[in-house]
Amino acid sequence: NDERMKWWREARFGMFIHWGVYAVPAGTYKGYPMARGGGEWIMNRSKIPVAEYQGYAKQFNPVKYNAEEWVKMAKDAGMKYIVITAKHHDGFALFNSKASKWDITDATPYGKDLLKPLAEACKKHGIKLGFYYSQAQDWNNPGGSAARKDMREGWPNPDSAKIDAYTKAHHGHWDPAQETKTFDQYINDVAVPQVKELLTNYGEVAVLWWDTPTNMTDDAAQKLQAPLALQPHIITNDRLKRPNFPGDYKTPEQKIPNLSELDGRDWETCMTMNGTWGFKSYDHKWKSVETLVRNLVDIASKGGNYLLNVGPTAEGEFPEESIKSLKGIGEWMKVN
Ligand code: FUL
Repeated sequence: NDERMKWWREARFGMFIHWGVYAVPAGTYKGYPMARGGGEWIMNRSKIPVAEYQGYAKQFNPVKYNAEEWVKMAKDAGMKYIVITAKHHDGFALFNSKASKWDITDATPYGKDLLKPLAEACKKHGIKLGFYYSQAQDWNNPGGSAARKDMREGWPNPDSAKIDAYTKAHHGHWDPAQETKTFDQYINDVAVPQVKELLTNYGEVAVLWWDTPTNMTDDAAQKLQAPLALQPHIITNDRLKRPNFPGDYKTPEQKIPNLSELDGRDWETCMTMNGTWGFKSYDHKWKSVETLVRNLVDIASKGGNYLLNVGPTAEGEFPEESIKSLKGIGEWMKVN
């Protein structure tokens, strides 16, 4: 275990990338900016029907995507690893998946695997690559779970009371299309095969970053954990299922723990540069370089890792402010 964790413990600083079809609406639905939540939650917060949300994929055409530039920006900022959303809660796979047509190759005009070039660039530049995979929540692949959020928190729909009642009766779902399969079918037919694809087709995978164990069972968690044997050195976080699946490290979110809260386990805190994980066109509340550097120093001094997020656009570019901040951090790194 110590051997496996060695690079990660020394890394201290990594890049989180939240990228997907949600970058198309970019936080706005029917003219209304999201009242709450990250841009990647727009489908759930605004209760966008499955067929309608899948229409956004037709506009997801990241022709400006340059994986090597992304990796270089991370490396120049002093980051040692990258964790990218291979599949977030909206179920969209950034990779070529045989287990679902809700993926980059089948559902978008772009049609090319987005993880392949990133894996190659990471290898070339000595950056470790990790995959975020939303194992339980999946709002598009039938049978996936959905954390229930009140309509009031999202788009001000006149039917919000009706929709809230529906989600209560349907375990958080808002579209009958989401319930044409069982959770077990989703786990067996989509989640497990996709995890295997991710651990087979992209060379060395350093981290598997699970998220939000909504409705997870020990049985499903076991099935998802088994394929990790395909990557003997892989490290995982603590979000597969609570309890019983502690993983290798804890994951505080948007906060730096106090020394008194730390219990000796490895930890990594993930944070945004503005207020959202997935790109929002109107979120301009960027943290200063000074704040980002202070966070890094604070986290490192307490023995943790800092996973700092970038939310690229649907065209495949980092927001200008993120680029500036990464450069600013890199400048500081050079003199310290
Ligand atoms: C959360 C998710 O629900 C957010 O969308 C984001 O991915 C964050 C890092 O984890 O639990």
